[in-house]
Amino acid sequence: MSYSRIPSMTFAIAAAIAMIGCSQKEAPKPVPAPVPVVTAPVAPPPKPEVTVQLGHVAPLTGPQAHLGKDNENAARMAIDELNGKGLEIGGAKIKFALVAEDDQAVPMQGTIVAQKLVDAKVNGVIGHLNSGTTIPASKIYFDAGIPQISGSATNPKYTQQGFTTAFRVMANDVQQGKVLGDYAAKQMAAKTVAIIDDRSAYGQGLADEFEKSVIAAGGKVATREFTNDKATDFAAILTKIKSKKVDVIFYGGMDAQGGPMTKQLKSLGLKAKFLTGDGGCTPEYIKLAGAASEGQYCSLPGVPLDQMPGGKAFGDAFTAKYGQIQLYAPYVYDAVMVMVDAMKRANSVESAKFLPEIGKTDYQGVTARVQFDEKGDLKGGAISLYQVKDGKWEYRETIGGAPVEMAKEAVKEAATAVKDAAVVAGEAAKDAMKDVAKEGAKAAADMTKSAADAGKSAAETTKAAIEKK
Ligand code: ABU
Repeated sequence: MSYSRIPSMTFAIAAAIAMIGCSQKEAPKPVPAPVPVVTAPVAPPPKPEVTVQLGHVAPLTGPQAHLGKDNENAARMAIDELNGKGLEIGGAKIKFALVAEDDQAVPMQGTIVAQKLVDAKVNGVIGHLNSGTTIPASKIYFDAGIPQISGSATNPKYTQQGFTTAFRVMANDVQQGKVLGDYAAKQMAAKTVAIIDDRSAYGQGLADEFEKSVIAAGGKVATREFTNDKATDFAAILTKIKSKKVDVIFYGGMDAQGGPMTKQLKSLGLKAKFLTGDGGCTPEYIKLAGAASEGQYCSLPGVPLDQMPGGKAFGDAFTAKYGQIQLYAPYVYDAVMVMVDAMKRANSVESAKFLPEIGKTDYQGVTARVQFDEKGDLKGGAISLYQVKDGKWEYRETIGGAPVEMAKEAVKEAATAVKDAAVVAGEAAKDAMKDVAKEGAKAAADMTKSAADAGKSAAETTKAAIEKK
């Protein structure tokens, strides 16, 4: 053995051991337990947000701007409330936006802004305020398939054109004119009247209805005069009327003319009472007429605010936000709510889809329970009468309308119930008599039988006694 080889052998053995060591499997290291993966629940995709544009049109400039702003404020209040609720319709979050336009109460301007709203692709229109603008604009909305609800336009023609898009939430001037003519002839005991109108669709239409009604109620029309809705001086007309010595002057027009007209008729020494429709039934009329307004009369479709189903809450909220209500604010608020109610029922904000639902409306609004007839007019519209007392319009009475109709219905139902009850009572009485007779007969039979039994027993006793003897 060569010593020279020892180191190399040692090396070889060490290398072999090392190789053996390398070829041996290492003991498996403990596998750490899998860390559970906590996955966050998958959030549903956010609902799309859809902006629904509602057009609103009224005069925001000119003599009726105070009324137009009143209407617009009411529409804005309704929209703010709806946006506060975060409505979802058709799977989308709905945001309402008001697109407000000024038609200046001028018919031509009414058609211009109507086309502007159609071009802006509004989903629906609230308005216009005036019949004179509402009627020509309604053709434009109808052609575009856009639903329209007015809270103040009262000329009957608006809903008589066959436009399925036209609705109003206020009684019309056929109803109002009839009540006014009747009231003048009966309650105001007018034998002769003078009629003035402003030649607007509203003023002229209401004056026509008043004329028919006052004549039907036995009154005479001494003269019929005209002005316009921008006029401020009525001296010539009133001087002519003074010579006719009429009992009542009826004015078909708005407060901006009615107020100064009343002031001027007093200063000219006319004794006639002044009577006007809804267009003059405002605090602004009293402001413009001053002391001459005392004792004068007006009518207004609907019932007074404090008798409306939601009148108090609406009045408080509106006055806190915008100040005194001028006239149509609660009706315009209802008009917005009725349109949105139809969208909810249709589950769509598309005009074509929710339009059919408007006609089926049965909505408890601020002003009344809103239902439409086949033309789009409010069913059961009431007319109320007012008189100025101590510088304020004071309520006199309501003619027609749902409360009156309901009261009539209740009387009818009560009468039927009494009749039915009488029939039932009669039948019951007959039955009772029959029972009494039956009982009587039975008792008589029983008594007869008892008597017979008693007789039989007496006979038997007698017989036994005889036999004993
Ligand atoms: N309802 C009187 C004012 C609005 C209109 O012109 O009909």
